[in-house]
Formats: sequence, C-alpha cells, structure tokens
Amino acid sequence: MTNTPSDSDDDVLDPDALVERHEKELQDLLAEVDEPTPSDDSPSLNLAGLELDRRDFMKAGAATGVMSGLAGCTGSLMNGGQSGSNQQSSGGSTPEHLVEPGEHDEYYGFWSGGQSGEIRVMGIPSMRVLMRIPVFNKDASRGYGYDDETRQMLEDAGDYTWGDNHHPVLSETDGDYDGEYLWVNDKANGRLARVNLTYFETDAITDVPNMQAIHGCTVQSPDTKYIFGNGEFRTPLPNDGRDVHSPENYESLFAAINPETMETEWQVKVDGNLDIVDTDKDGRWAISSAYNSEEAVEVSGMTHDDRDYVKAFDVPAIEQAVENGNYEEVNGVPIVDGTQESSLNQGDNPIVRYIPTPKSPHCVEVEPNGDYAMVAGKLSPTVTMLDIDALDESSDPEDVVAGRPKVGLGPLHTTFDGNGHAYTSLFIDSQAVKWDIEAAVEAENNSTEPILEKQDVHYNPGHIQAVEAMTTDPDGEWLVSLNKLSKDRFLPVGPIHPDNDQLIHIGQGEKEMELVADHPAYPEPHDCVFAHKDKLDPATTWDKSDYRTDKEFVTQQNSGVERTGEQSVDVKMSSMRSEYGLSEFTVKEGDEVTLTVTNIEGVRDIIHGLAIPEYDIHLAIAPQDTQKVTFTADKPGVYWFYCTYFCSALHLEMRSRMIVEPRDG
Ligand code: CUK
Ligand code: CUA
Repeated sequence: MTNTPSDSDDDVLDPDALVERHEKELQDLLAEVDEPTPSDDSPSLNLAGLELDRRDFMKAGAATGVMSGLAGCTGSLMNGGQSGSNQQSSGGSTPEHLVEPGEHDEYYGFWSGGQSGEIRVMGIPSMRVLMRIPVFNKDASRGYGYDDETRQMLEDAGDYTWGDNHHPVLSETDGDYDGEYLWVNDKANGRLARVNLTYFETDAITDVPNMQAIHGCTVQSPDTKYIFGNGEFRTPLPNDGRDVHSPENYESLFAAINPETMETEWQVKVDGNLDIVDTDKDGRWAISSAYNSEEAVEVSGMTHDDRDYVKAFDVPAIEQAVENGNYEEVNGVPIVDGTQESSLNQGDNPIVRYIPTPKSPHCVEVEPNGDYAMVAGKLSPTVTMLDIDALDESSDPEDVVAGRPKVGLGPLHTTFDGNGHAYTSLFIDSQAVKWDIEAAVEAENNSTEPILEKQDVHYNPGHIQAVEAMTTDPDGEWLVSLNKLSKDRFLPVGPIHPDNDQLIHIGQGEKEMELVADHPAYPEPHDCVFAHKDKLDPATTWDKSDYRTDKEFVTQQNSGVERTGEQSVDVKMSSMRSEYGLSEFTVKEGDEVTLTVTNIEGVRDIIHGLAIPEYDIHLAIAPQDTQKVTFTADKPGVYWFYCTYFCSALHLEMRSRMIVEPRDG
C-alpha cells in the first residue's frame, strides 16, 4: 500500500493488524444481545450477555476472516470440534439424485444469477443446468439484447448492461405455483423483471422509480396481486441532487408493482431501511426485515443498536390511504408516509407496524400455514417467530413474538418441508439447522430445545431452499444450501472461486438430513425456487398469436427486399433447414436495414441462428418464431450471414450474402 488514507503515521496499520482489528470488532458484534423490550430505548450494544463458548469464538473468528475478505480461513477450523452435528448418513432410503440418461428431473429449479444478471434453470434432484435465461444481461447465445424487441426492452429499462439479481419468485394461484411467470429483482439498478415461463424468456423489465437497490422481492400470496420490492439503500427523495449531504433526510421505500402492467402502483416510505420481504398467505400482510434503524452511513453505525425494526405492511390499509389521496406523488408514483411519526401510523390501525427484533435481522420467510414469519437474527444467534394473526392487534413484541429458538451463529434464511419443520442456514457455523416449529413456540426464548439436527455445509451458506417451500403445501423432499464459498471442494480455477450449491435430502422431514451432492455455481446465485415439473407447461414451438410486438410471419413466398425510402430498406426472409428465404440481398451503404426473419419449421428443437459478421448481430430463432433487427449498413462489402445453431448435416451450408454496395459506386 502506497496510499493510506490516514493523517498520522500512528494510524497506518499493517494488513495483519487490520484483519485482527476487524475480527475483534466483529466478535464484539456477534456477542449475544438480550431480547429487547419495547420500552428499552437505550441503543448501546449489550456485551453483558456475552455467552459465546470457545467453539463459537473460534468459528466467529474464522468467519470474520471470511467476511472481511482479507484473509483466507481454513475449513478445518470452521468445522472442527463439532457439537450436536449429525454425521451424515441415514441408512438407505435416499432416492437417487443422479437422474438416468433420458430421464427427467422431478422439479424445475430457478436460480438467480447474481452479478451475471441471468436466471439459471436447473433440474432437481440432478442439479443439471437445463437453461440460462438472460434477464438484465445481453446474451448472444439466445440473441437476447440483439434483436429490436429485447434491445428496446433493455434500453427502456435504463440501458444498463448488467444486473444483480437475488430473488426469483414464482406466480401463485391459490397459494400454489401456477407456472406462468417468474419475477426477479435487480439490486444494482432498482429494477424488476418478469420471465414468461411458457417461453422461458424475459418479457418485461421495469425500472422502479425512486428506488435504489431493490433487494427483497416477493409475490403477494395467495394470488399474485402485487410484486413487492424493498428499497434497501436510503437516498434523497427524489434523488436529484437535493439533500446529498443530509443522510437524515434519505428515505427507504417499499414498492407494490402490478404483475401484469409492471407499473409501480404505490410506495411506502419508512424509517430505517428494508431488506427481505415475504407475505402472509391471505393477502393482508407483507413483512420486511430491516437493518440500519440507526440510519447510519457506515458499518459501525448501522450495527450499533441491539435491535432493528421488522416492518409489517398492512396492505389493505395502505390501499385505502392511496384511495383517500393520502400521499405525495414523486416521479409519478403515490408515496404513502409509513414512518413512525406519520399520522397514518397513529391510532389503532397503523399502516406499518414496527416490531423490534434483534439484531440487524436478515430474512423473513413465512411458513406454509401462514401462521408464523421467521426472522433470522444474522448478528443474533436466534430466529424470531412472529405470530401473523397477532399483528392485527399489536406490534408489541410481547404479543407478536411467538418464539425465539437459539439456532446457532449467523442465521440468514429459513425454509420449510411442510411437515412442521424449519431449516435455517447458519452463515458463521456453516451449517443447516433443522428445528421444530411448534416446539419453538412451546419453548422458552433462546432455548436450543427445538433443534432437531444440524448438517455441516461447505461453506458459509446464504439462502437455503426446500422444494416448493413458498407454497402452502411444500413437497419437502429435497433442500439446497446455497453456499457462498467453495474453497477446497473443487479443482482450483484461479482466485475467483465458484459458489457451492449443495443438495440435501430431507425426505419430508421424516429422516435425518443427508448431504448428497456438491455443485459449483458461477457467481453468484443468492436464492432459488423450485416448482414440481407438472406445474409448468413450456411451449416447444412458438405460437405466433403470442408475439409480443408487431411482427410479420415471413414465409418462403413472401421473402424479399423492399426499398422504403432514400436510405431505408426492409428485408424479409424465412429460414428452414438448410437455407434462408433469400440467397442474397443487396442494400446501399448507409441504408437503415430492417431485417425480419422467421423460422418456419414446426419441429421442436430445430433452431436457426442468424449472424451477420462485422455488424455485431446475432439472432436465435426458435421454430415458428420471428425476430427483427434494425441496423445501418455502414460498411460496404460482402457479408456472409450464416446460421449459428447446428440444425442439420447441411448446417454449414446454411448461409447467404448481404451485399452492401458503396453509395457512390
Ligand atoms: S440476500 Cu443474499 S444471502 Cu439478497 Cu436473499 Cu440473503
Ligand atoms: Cu440452420 Cu444451422
């Protein structure tokens, strides 16, 4: 380091000392906090309740190394000296996760693609990658972002070249997946995208106004009335240059987006920030976790208080406020004031309930019956269970906290098998912990009694998902632990490692958890969602009545070239094995060319590509699909355009010429 941003030499620490200091700070943070009482408004970190045993400290130390990103840590440290961890094996009854050649998987899995901006489709239990669906990213393989329609969609949604997607969610009817759509957030640019599950392609992206970092994202159960998005980062409102140096005036918003129009119907501003969101099963409550109730702009401030506020949004009450005109409009969206001081939050029916919860809690997941919302403590070793029915009466933790099992260090996310068990990922302990939901209600707070079993995972899990866990009736056969780190599990591939998704057999919760497979994952899935294969009905060819924009289905007969202006040309052609509808077409230098290409085949899995060399154009055209691309023919010469999908023995011969005549030639 040649440049140290400190003003005196005393502040210059060597890297080891920095790491050590960082670990010490995090250890202090991880010290347990007492259950907060609503009257306790002293925000200081309570170290008196410190009860970490030696193993906890070792793990915390190891994990802080991981969290800091400054120092490697060894798996043996983190997983040495187990207590209460089941060795794997349960004897015999695990169904084979290796799906035989030619056989199909039982479930579709949809993985968010993190910084890649895509959705990945995988089969469960084989964990085979079946398809990748570009969403916020251009992807030449599927011609996404190259044809006019998808290029325009990406441009209208801010013209960014990437996204950071975290939470794929499936459309629901009657609390079950209906196989129609998937939505996913872009945390980076505050966007939401929709994937059509008939065609497995992105059909809409919306840049949600007034929000930076849409993080939490969920459909409203049971019938997908809204998609909810949480604005994690607080910004001035509107973020147009005002208040830039006044963080106390920054706002964090909760947004309700119409699933069909993708318009933002309303937003609610809150105190503190918002993280993850899930809804009840009756269309009343949306419950968001949050950290940074301190409204700080640095980590030490954000983690200062012993508790943060989970926010429960009373959706019908908010709709009523909007209907009554009780909002301010910013950038075309009605924004309802949901801060604690708001007049809408006084009296018996506040629109947002603020529930104190320890400590910088991360997730909210509502269990299948809709009785409890599970809020994992992150910096507290507990999961706080909120009694959803009690929310109506109160936001006093005395009334709404139904249980608080002590599950282990660094709890992040919880999933369900539908048989009364919850499974929570422990980031710091590197484990999946299975616990009994009713037992946790019965037990004292901070009890470990409800814990049934722990399974080591490798390493540092974020999300954890069981099959169909977000429905009212999960299948509960398999569970995936989405581990952030893979360290030593695979052949080394340089300093940027893959993640490690691990498949765990849980057998409806009636057996011990069994780790059955490791799968490297390209950076960096955060979450996934699984639907039984029978709930989807993907198309095998396009139906032209489903074309989203005005596109002509071009047959061989009406393939041709038409000059539409001094410098514009329409070119239309069909494609089939193994020729295009035109063996050549000629335009003039400087012409704007609109090229429309239809794949006239009706046979499944016969795709034709169209690449135009040196014009940066690639289309992928499925059977009965039509694609359109507009470009300026600004380079005179001969360009062999060709098919990029291997479609027949004469695939290499499937090519034609674009001739661009010099304009003054
Ligand atoms: S977040 Cu990444 S591990 Cu975006 Cu769902 Cu919890
Ligand atoms: Cu068509 Cu290759």
